[in-house]
Amino acid sequence: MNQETIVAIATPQGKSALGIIRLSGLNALKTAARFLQIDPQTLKPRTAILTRASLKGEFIDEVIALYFAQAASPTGEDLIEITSHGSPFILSSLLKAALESGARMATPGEFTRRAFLNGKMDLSQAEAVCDLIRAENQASHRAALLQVSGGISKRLNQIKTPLLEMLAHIEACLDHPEEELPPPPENEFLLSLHQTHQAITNFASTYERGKKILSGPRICIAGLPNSGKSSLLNALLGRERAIVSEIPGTTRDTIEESLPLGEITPLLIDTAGIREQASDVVEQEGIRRTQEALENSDLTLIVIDGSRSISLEEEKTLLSIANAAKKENKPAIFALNKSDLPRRIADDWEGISVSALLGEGIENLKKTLSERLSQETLGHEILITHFRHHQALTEAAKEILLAENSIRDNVKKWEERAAFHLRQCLYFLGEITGDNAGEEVLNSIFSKFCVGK
Ligand SMILES: Nc1nc2c(ncn2[C@@H]2O[C@H](COP(=O)(O)OP(=O)(O)O)[C@@H](O)[C@H]2O)c(=O)[nH]1
Ligand SMILES: [Mg+2]
Repeated sequence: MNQETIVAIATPQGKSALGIIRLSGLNALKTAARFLQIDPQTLKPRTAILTRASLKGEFIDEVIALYFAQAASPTGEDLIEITSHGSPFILSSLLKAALESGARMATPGEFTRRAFLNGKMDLSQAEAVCDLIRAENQASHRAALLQVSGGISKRLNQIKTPLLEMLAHIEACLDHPEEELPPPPENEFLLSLHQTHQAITNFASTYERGKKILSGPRICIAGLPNSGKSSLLNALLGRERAIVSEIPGTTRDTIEESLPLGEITPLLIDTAGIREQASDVVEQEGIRRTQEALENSDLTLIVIDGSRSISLEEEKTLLSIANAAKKENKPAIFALNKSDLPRRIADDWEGISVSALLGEGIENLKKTLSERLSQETLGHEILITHFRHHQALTEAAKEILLAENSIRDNVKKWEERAAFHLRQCLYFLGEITGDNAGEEVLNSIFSKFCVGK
């Protein structure tokens, strides 16, 4: 157990009804007893008690102290949570009292880091705690919950089991050549390796969806200039975010805003629009950025001005946007804007009828967007959401192929080579759960946490 007692304010800055500071460490109780009227000898775990906090005789606040004993505490060491009135002055006074009583300031994520180091959770669970705090919608909340409860290591254990069996078999043969054990069954191994490779790559491929859940899917609003893209962005957001004007080519930069849609929170991206003849270099750059935004989006919302007819040239531009999305298997949704004006566009143009000006059809459009995106992202299976995990799985899969090759090529002493690659594979899988995580890896992970978690 770490000798140092750490302390941090666990609630956000600013005035609130309640505020919490937490202390964790071998001497957390003794430290707290220096500024609270509690008796470490008789304090019962998991029982809230009302007490008084003071610093050098100066009364700070009446507080509730909650003690978690080492064995069953979230950090795996003595932990005490002190709830006071949520005044920034009271909280900083309590913090000061704790520091003067022998605690030191916790670094970001240090409580969770200690939970990991004390075996309370594996590294993937610790990372998921951070995601859980950040989750802004049901999809990211669910993805984080599945990981917090150990979903990743469960899945990895299933993958590891046949690898460990193979390794044990090979190692027994290598270690005791004199015992004439039956030789490793090559075909059985090949089959098992093949299945494991499948399982690892399948798991890794969930990252495509996982990262969208974490960062929110991207909706690119595209179309011809003046069709009402910026107006539609504003109408969807319910506020005037982008500049709207009757002058074509007004939007030059791309504008990005989150749009909460129930279970998901996609990012809406307003673009310059695409036309063949850009008026100047700035608009040209805007069009280039539009292309980029289109490529990086998960759904394209194509806005068309339904109150005027579309030239052949323009039709080509619009269809090329839709085809680009289709080619990458991304949904493209047409919105026929300016429904408040008489329709002049040819009858064969279909889409969701909206008027960005009057706000008509906006709820319907939101519903369609949310349905199309939710189909893509929601589910109950455990997903990979971190690049770090994806990378480790990719490396692990490579090792499986190398192990397979050494058997298939029938090289001399293939057992030794295969065993080496199996061990490497297990090493990479272990990186995800932090079995062999060094200081550097831990620092980079926990530095992203907030202080007090
Ligand atoms: N009548 C009507 N005018 C609209 C509507 N949406 C946008 N406009 C007008 O169309 C022009 C271009 O709008 P804007 O949003 O800047 O288009 P963008 O270039 O595609 O971003 C502006 O004069 C808007 O007021 C609509 O639903 N109905
Ligand atoms: Mg615009």
